[in-house]
Amino acid sequence: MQERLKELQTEALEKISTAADLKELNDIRVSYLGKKGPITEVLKGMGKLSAEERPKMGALANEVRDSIAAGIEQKQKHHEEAAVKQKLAAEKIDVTLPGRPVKTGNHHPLTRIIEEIEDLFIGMGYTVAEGPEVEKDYYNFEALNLPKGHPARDMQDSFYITEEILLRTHTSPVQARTMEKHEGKGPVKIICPGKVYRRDNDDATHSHQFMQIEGLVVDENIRMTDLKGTLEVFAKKMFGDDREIRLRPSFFPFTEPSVEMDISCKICGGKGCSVCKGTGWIEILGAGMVHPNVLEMAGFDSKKYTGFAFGMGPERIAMLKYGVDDIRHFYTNDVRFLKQFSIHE
Ligand code: 2NM
Repeated sequence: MQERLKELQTEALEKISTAADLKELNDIRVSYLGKKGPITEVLKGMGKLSAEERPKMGALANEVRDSIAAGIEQKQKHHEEAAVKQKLAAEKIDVTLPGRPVKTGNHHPLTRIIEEIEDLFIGMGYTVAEGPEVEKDYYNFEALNLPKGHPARDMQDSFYITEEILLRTHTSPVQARTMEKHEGKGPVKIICPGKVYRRDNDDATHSHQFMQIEGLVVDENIRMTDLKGTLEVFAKKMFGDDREIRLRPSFFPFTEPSVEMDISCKICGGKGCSVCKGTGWIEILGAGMVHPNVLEMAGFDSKKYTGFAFGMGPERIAMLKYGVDDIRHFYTNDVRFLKQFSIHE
């Protein structure tokens, strides 16, 4: 009996030492230490032993059982530790690997131009004002010195919704509304960006929907020289310090006097090329001193207050700045076009 127990012990410990995994160990535990196992079987024969032998054999049986259990536990620990090590090795991260580049989008070229212009004027103390694209005839025309029947408000050129409501043809109505809100008290110093609409056939330089940015300053003692200085700062910051500006007389119903501003052509240096059409100058914007009628209609005393205003097309600015030859590129949203304005990659 003693030999049988020793034999079982040796056999079990050998199996334990070669057990490949936790499942195999468990099988060994069940088969050797279980109720139906060989040790239990051996112990059943204890009845036949003498009273002297019985406790010795019992002690040996316990010892064998304990050593097998201890062997299993040790091996189990070994397997568990190996499993953890393997898992850690498999999940190892090489923190020195270079990261994968993140694909980011970029702002639309017009958004960039508009924000650049906004920032420039915000830096000069202006605030950004916005208003409705569906506008009253009153704010779009009447309040801007364009009474009904005025030749410059040709019905054919505007998208009318009703007799009194239309899609705004410029952002000036935002300025008329803002002046009205000031209830005759200055200063007003705003920049108004936004979408505008005109009944035009789309081509390389025309779009039925486009962007506009207009500026307006109303206060006491605002003079033409304030306008000229402001526009010069704008032109140089936008197109480069080496640019010259010039003002030519022009006409707008809402300003008197009115001017158009040109910047010197950088491409030919003033000699004349296809961009400046041989003149050495490129037209950038329209401007003028706010017409007294416009100030009065908005509730300002035109004897006390004067103002200047200017307006420009971000598409035209972007086309000149980036060398884009067709306004429709801004609205067809071909990603091959848009990607060229990415500041990334
Ligand atoms: C332009 C040219 C000249 C203009 C005038 C006004 C207002 F509301 F004050 F009367 N806003 N914008 C203006 C003046 C716009 O765009 C070419």
